[in-house]
Amino acid sequence: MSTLKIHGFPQSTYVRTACMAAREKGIDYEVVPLAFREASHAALHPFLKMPALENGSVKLFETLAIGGYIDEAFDGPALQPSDPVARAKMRQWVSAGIDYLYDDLVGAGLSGGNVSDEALEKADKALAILDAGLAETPYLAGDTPSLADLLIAPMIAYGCTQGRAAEMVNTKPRLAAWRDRMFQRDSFKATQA
Ligand SMILES: N[C@@H](CCC(=O)N[C@@H](CS)C(=O)NCC(=O)O)C(=O)O
Repeated sequence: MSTLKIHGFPQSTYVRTACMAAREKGIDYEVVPLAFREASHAALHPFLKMPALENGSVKLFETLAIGGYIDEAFDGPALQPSDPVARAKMRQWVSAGIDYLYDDLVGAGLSGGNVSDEALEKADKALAILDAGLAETPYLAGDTPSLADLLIAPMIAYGCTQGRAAEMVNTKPRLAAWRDRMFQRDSFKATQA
């Protein structure tokens, strides 16, 4: 079988999620840099984002689709809960991650020098929501990491490891413990850009 190709830049939190999913499953993959916004990029991802995946004749874009494919097409530990409620929770956090948390934690440029109080306040609220989401289980959708954790851990790593944003994580005990668990995973350590 061909080596899985994950197209994008390793600095992207979404590309990192796809790579972490492959690592969690124990699949060989390579990250192939994109010719950003050129025709070859559009051929892989018509919306000109990343990641895109190629595995032989299989071509996919969007992180949830890519993560789901990696999980379901290969052996290895399940990255999606089988219980319907837990699976719905996973999708809830993936959706919230893409639609809200990415803007608040990654797009806001929290690690830059000039972060507004408004951006910090928004990030703090987002982090509090995550902290509350970890009240009952050690991971966002249960007792083991799922695609939701693999999606959100890179966002925390990107935006919340320095300065005020890091302090805001440290003051939320469940989130801080989850961050420490996620940051210890081989899949996380091996995908540091
Ligand atoms: N909904 C997409 C979002 C992907 C996304 O926004 N990726 C960012 C990199 S982290 C990107 O491609 N940014 C380039 C751009 O917006 O022009 C997914 O889930 O894969």
